[in-house]
Amino acid sequence: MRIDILTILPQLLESPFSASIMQRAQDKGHLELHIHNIRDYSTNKHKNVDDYQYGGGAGMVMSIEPIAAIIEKLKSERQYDEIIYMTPDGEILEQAHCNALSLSENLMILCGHYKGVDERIREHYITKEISIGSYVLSGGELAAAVLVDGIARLIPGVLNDETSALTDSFQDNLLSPPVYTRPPEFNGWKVPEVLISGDFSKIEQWREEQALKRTRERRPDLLEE
Ligand code: 6GU
Repeated sequence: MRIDILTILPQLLESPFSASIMQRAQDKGHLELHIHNIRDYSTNKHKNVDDYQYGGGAGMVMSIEPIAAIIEKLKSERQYDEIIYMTPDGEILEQAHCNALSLSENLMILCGHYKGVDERIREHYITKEISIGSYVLSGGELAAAVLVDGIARLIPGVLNDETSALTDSFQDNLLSPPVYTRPPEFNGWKVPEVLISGDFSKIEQWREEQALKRTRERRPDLLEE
């Protein structure tokens, strides 16, 4: 999968993709990330990427020209499955979005800033608008990193058996059961007997019960869907 990210703050996107699973996905050729600095496409002498909003009011708006220039260039080179705009007024990101987007060949992601992007970009180029929750971040970059992480780990071959996405919380609308590792006792705190019993059907049953209990207690909304 190829993902092109359009940003005015490329530095913010370096570290999230340079470790662990995101790095491995790129090293193994499953994920090709291209980060584009919108400022490089500014045509005026001050390299501005924003301007005052029509009608007045506080806050700058991301200008149409440099963003349109990159989008047009990229679209002329390949077909994009989606052109996504990261914005607090988008659809709230869910596992289902990540699952669907992980089947893409090419994605483009525009990171919003200031008061947002000129509406004509949204009308004419953007095919999907995504938010990562009901709070405001200073820019769309961290949200884009969250989205790309959620997608990339689902690309076939990125995760191995041990990190398999099939047993993730949310894949079956259930939270994950508690997990334990050695030692079997620490400070007198014991690992549940059933997990060291060796009885795999009992263990499976215990995990299902715990997942259901945890979901009922913490996220009853998931059980209503
Ligand atoms: Cl995508 N962008 C910004 N600026 N804030 C957010 C967000 C996105 N999602 C939640 N808050």
